[in-house]
Amino acid sequence: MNAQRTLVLCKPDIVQRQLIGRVISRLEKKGLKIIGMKMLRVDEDLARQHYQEHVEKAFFSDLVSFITVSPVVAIAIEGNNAVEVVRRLMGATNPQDAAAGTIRGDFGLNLTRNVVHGSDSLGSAKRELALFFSQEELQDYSLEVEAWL
Ligand code: 3AN
Repeated sequence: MNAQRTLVLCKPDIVQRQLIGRVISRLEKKGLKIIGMKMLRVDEDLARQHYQEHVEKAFFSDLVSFITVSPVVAIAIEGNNAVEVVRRLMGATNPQDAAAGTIRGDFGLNLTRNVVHGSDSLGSAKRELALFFSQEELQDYSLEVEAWL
């Protein structure tokens, strides 16, 4: 077992389209454990920190405008190889390329409004979780079902 923690964001499009529960359900069905969750409005400062690696990209301002336009739901996830597993569940960055059966493949059609965010490495996961959650907001608990996963 390689227990990892990672950050998932239900982006503003998912909140506006009232699909938050569908995303949560996919994470839970996979056997991933939710250890923290909150709805919040990302301000420009948090958006810039979160997307710091894209600051030079042409699409950076679109990225910041979109993530700040409406609330998001931040979910802290724990599970075996959670970083990679969450990325696979989400599918390719561009929902038009994402395989059917993945979250982006099933719920998205637009590259900017691409439904969800998932940390792309253990390092990013650690940094991003700290941006969205304090240590006290992350729950340390076990599930009986873990023995079966
Ligand atoms: P991912 O979210 O799959 O890790 P990244 O980190 O390459 O993808 O990109 C971060 C976000 O930037 C994506 N979720 C998407 O909304 C947006 N994005 C990525 N590439 C482009 C692009 N070429 N044009 C517009 N937006 C983009």
